[in-house]
Amino acid sequence: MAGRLAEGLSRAKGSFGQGLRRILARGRPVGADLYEELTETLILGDTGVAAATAAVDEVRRLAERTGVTDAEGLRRLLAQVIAERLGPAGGLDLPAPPDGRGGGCLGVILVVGVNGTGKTTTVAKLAARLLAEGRHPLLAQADTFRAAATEQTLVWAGRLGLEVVHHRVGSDPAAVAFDGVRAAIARGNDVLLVDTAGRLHTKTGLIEELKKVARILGREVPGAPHERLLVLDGTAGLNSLEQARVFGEAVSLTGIVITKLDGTARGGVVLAIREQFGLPVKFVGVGEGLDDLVPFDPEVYAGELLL
Ligand SMILES: Nc1nc2c(ncn2[C@@H]2O[C@H](COP(=O)(O)OP(=O)(O)OP(=O)(O)O)[C@@H](O)[C@H]2O)c(=O)[nH]1
Ligand SMILES: [Mg+2]
Repeated sequence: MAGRLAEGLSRAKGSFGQGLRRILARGRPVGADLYEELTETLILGDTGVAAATAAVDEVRRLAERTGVTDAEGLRRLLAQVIAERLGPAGGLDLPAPPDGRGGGCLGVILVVGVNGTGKTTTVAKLAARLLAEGRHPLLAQADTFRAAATEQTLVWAGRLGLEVVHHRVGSDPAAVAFDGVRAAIARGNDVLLVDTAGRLHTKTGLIEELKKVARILGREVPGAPHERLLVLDGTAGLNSLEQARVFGEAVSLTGIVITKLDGTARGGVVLAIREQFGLPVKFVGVGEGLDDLVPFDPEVYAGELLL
């Protein structure tokens, strides 16, 4: 698990991490110049200005308090500060599955995000992970804008041996969600994964549709959707993250999935996203395959970059 995250970060480790490790190399004098260089390198690595400044301030405070005066010591402090700022390790937070005696309940995961970020792939990867954990997932394709969305999901489902609830193009996504819940309960599935369309942010009417999907799920299953995950493309610029905010406002997110971390040399985006959204990064995508989704571990991440 930690190994997959480390592998996925290899590009970022090579350029972003190398930059940080060079600044914090043994023997370098610690002073204002070093702190400034560190801040700049973090910003160049896509951490965003706010996260970079806050992290370096925190490192400086800790160094002064604990009497650390060497660059190597600062490197360990920075790893610690980054891991802390990223919060607890990721993973899904789902209710216990139905136990057949009235206990437990269907777990529902709603996946949202801007067009092309990797939602459909992430749904398939999450389903693969849940299958491996012994759960019985059902997929619902609530992206009714494009026939290709359903085809794509059917291909993944075929590979996983899973069923898909889907409707015709142009039908109401909330109706797919409703049918998904009914089908999951009738067929004895214990998790329902609901995929959605990516073009919602351009029209408020469509945001209303997304809210309706969440509302219907909540009406049919207590506490659902239990996970409301926003999928963000780790290679997209920081400005493009802003458009994703609309989704958060629509469905009150529980966490973030950052995809394509394997494709960026600027691994700092994880920190920027944590800072901008104030939500835990639950998983990261590190490739296009079914097992290329790993629960995010802040300590492994910080260690890979710095230690
Ligand atoms: N390298 C890499 N590619 C990824 C990752 N996740 C998704 N992709 C690729 O990104 C592309 C878009 O993925 P989709 O899952 O179709 O994205 P989507 O958000 O469902 O797209 P729309 O439904 O059009 O909004 C595909 O080519 C995926 O293979 C990842 O973690 N790493
Ligand atoms: Mg899709």
